[in-house]
Amino acid sequence: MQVAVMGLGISGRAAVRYLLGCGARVSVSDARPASGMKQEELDFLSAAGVRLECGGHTAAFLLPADMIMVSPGIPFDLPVLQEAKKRGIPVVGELAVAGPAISAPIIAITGTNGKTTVTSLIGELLRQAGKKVFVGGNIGIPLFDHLCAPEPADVVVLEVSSFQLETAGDFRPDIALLLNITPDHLDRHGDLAGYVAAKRRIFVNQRAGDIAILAGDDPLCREMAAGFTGRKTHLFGHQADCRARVGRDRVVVDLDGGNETYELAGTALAGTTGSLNAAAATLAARCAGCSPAEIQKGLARFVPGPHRLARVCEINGVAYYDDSKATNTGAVLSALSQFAGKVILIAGGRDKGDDYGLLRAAVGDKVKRLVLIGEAAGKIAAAMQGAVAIDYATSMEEAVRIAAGAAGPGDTVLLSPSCSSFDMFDSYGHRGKVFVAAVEGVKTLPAKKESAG
Ligand code: UMA
Repeated sequence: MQVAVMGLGISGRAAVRYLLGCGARVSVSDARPASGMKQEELDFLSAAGVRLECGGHTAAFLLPADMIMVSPGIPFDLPVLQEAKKRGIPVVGELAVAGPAISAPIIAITGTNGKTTVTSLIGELLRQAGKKVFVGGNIGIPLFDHLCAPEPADVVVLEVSSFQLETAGDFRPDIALLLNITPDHLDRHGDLAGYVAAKRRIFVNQRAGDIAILAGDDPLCREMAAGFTGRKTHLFGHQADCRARVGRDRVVVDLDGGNETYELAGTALAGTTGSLNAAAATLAARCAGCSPAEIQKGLARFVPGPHRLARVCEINGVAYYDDSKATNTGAVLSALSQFAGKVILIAGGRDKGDDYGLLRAAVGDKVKRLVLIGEAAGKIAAAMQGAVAIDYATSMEEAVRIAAGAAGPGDTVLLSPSCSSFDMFDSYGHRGKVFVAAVEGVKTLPAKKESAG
């Protein structure tokens, strides 16, 4: 079989390795010009005898293939892909190819926010129960790596994005979680309905005996759950009909008539967002056979990843928080809701089509000053006009300096960008690190004098 792989990033490289191992003839098409390809990439392809097209995706190169494998970042509606579909050439993604080849049970997690945390947490809970777990997907480890591993895992836990779900084909998770839906990636999906339709695909191939877990507090998730038949559907959230009910720093699970209480006080999952994540993960782990005692131990030990509302330090009574992972309005609203005092908010980056007006009320209420960076600064400013004092910065260092100058004791300086990072940084992780370094720089600035009167 001749397979054309589009995109030679993390997913594309894993696809090439897997497909070659299956005996396929593989070619690669990448939008980067030849000068943008790394030498090790070129060496890898030429050693494997893989033909490469650089600088774009042409019909002449792609359409002779029997199948086209697209990387998640490649828009599904490219004209060449439309033409391929018209000609009956399957256009698929990693989930469609790898999913059916996996014999271990699959737990898949999607949602606008919290996916990475819940994916890691479920992995942790299963490991606590002695299971050999593969944790991967959008979290950064391609699913093909599981298939190429020398020893198979007992359970596969996958973070899946709306991009990956668009090309998921027959992918069927035994347990599928939808954590929440707020507008995101609208530049790719066209509108909220398109985004919701992509997220819904996590459930479409499920059958009797499979389990769907959705957010009971989220109207879009509830509406989706109401339409489900033929599979077990569990809700988590604050309402009485939820199988995992969130209380003050605790989760009560009622799967078969008995209440199990999981305490979160003193753990990294305390607080509203953490409790909801714990509720979703606990339901999934219980459905996957973990015992309450194993789950409680795993919840207590869990350490969330960096750049998720992480406290950096306090300088002159001002707390600094790195929430670089907040790349949409829903995540920023969640972050702002965690602070009682005034916030100096650093936001902006590459626009993904979000309606920043959704932030207006919370920003008006909580934010003392808004410092904008990146390509989306103008669009965010237009949505916030009159709600808050706005400054502009051309670098993270300048943004942090302005924010530190505007903050007083008791205030919080929060990086919660509501945008992707790719206009100024390599990734949200890189953006977070630059923020933390800039905050370190504030320590060397002279302390502000108290203003008279
Ligand atoms: N490329 C093309 N044509 C295009 C666009 C890109 O050839 O039109 C090429 C680029 O030149 C590059 C490659 O495609 O060589 C990049 O492919 P990609 O953007 O799909 O990225 P990967 O490196 O394969 O990483 C992907 C996910 N990236 C995206 O969804 C954009 C990673 O999620 C994921 O961790 C990885 O697969 C493993 O599964 C990142 C992400 O930002 C973290 N995800 C979004 C999010 O979380 O919001 C959905």
